[in-house]
Amino acid sequence: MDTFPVCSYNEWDPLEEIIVGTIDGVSVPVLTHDMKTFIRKEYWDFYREHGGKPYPIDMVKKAAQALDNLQHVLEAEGVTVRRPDSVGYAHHVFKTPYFASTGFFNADARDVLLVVGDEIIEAPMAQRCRYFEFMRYRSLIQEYFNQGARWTAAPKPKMCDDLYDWDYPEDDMSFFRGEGGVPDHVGPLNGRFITTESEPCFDAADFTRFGRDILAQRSHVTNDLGIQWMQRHLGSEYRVHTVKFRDPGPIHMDATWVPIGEGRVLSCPPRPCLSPDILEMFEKARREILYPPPGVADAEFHMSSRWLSMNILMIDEERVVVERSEEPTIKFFKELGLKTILVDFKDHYVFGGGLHCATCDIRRRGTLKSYF
Ligand code: DAV
Repeated sequence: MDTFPVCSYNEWDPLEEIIVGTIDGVSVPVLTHDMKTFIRKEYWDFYREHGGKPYPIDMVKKAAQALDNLQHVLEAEGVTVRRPDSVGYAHHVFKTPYFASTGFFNADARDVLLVVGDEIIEAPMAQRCRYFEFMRYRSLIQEYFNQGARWTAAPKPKMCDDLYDWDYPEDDMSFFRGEGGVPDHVGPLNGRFITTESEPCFDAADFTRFGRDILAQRSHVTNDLGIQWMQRHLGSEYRVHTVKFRDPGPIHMDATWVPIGEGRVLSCPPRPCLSPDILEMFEKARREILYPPPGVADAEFHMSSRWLSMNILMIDEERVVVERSEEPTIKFFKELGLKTILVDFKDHYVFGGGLHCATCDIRRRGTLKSYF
């Protein structure tokens, strides 16, 4: 075989093939203790009332249209787009020896799958309602496996009660997921998480790939053991660095620290990097740290901040896919000399994910390099 079916080392090499998520069958997650750190407080009543049931059909249809829009825009740029399966069982109760839950099954492929080189890694996840979300991708993954890809499922946590900090003050903290960033008086809680270290867990979107260097964020859904698992699994060819941001509610890195090419990274202004070693690493390599403007999309944000505006997708170092209504962000990219590819996508924001979240690179043309 000339090329590997799965091969991607960073976020900006020329994109050849990508998964765009599928939203059909998404179910309202139940507002459990841990999900309170994920769902913004102003929507808790909706989740109390609808938890375990399908979302209103209109919401799902509009998000499905947004995902189709993304597929068409990417195809017009010459990218092969694959879509995972629909599911019809997300609102069924599933039971393991340790817990029972209904599903969520949103479209955010980026949370579930991590591609490193020719390997596709299924993340173990940390939220019970997302335990079986990998199922959506199994027919695609199996196809890639049949074509020669390496396929790994990271150890599934038991997700028993020990994995969660039942004293975590989510009533105080979930508010700050709102607009991103954190006022000074909650500073001491920056670094406390809903997950414990009882067993490894991670979501794939807490890892950002820069060739041989991979940044990893300890978050509500990724613990230190999960990051250690990744480092030991990938071995000495890769350096996995833990990075910390000023954020009391971190969940996924892709609206916080987002590479837009070999030399440049976007940093979310209210969530600056607090790791001196990482800042030094970027400075020494003369990488530019840029601060984009806030998002302006007229959308509902149940599970994320407005900073989904910077949750963009690079087709290569010249072309960036941006949500059509994010005008300040579009202007910002144009001033950097990038070609902006616009897509109507804001109707997907309500399910927590932007353009990067709702996709997973399968193949980018490029080789394994050291950028630092
Ligand atoms: O709330 O800004 C969004 C990333 C979700 N996958 C945020 C993080």
